Amino acid sequence: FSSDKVTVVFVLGGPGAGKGTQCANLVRDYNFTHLSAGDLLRAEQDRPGSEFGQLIKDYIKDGAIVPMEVTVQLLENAMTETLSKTKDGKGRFLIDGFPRKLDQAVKFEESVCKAKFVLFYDCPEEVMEKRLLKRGETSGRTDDNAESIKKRFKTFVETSMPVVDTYDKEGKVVKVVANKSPEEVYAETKKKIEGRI
Ligand code: UP5
Ligand code: MG
Repeated sequence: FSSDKVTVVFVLGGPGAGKGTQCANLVRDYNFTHLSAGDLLRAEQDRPGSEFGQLIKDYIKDGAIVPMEVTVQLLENAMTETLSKTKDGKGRFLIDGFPRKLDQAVKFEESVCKAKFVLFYDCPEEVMEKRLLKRGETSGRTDDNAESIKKRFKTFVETSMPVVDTYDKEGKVVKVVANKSPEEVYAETKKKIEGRI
């Protein structure tokens, strides 16, 4: 597909910051397709015959970042599929939980398209941990346990925050405080993105 026909917004934030929750709101109110890199990886992991199933499983449980070739390909496939269903080949995407590492950001912007801006949900670790442990009671996610959560936080601080900082220097980051009720977080989101989308 041609990159000038697509609009991409990256949605970043720590594990449990509320990226998925807020993307659902944005999809409802604005004309976006939501692509969660984590959801795409989990679907690929469970797809019978996937050559990456075991690899993805191991990385996710360990809170580590899956080699970017796999993730970028899954995102591109999902974008292509969405665009193939449109008349004009145009599309607007919220890409949730990606890029998580600087090289992924570079690769995606080179081979797919540039992000219009980056929505960053800023939340303290204690709050995120509480949310994830609670969700872990029912989510069935292999990484919603105390040990994996600790590793996810470490990866976020060491590897993913530099992506946010880099975009911030380019003036591309819209930062939203995520340590409030979902409704309050969404109200701030809407206020801050007005005029940018
Ligand atoms: N909740 C949400 N908002 C709340 C609020 N304001 N107040 C109170 N509760 C709130 O929310 C998490 C939980 O908190 C839910 O129970 C929700 O109801 C509640 P959610 O909206 O799901 O938060 P989100 O930020 O989406 O959390 P998620 O757990 O999905 O974040 P991660 O970034 O950890 O997970 P993701 O699925 O993106 O990635 C998982 C793994 O996949 C990574 O660790 C990595 O191993 C791998 N991965 C890659 O390798 N590469 C990628 O590019 C992407 C992922
Ligand atoms: Mg999520």
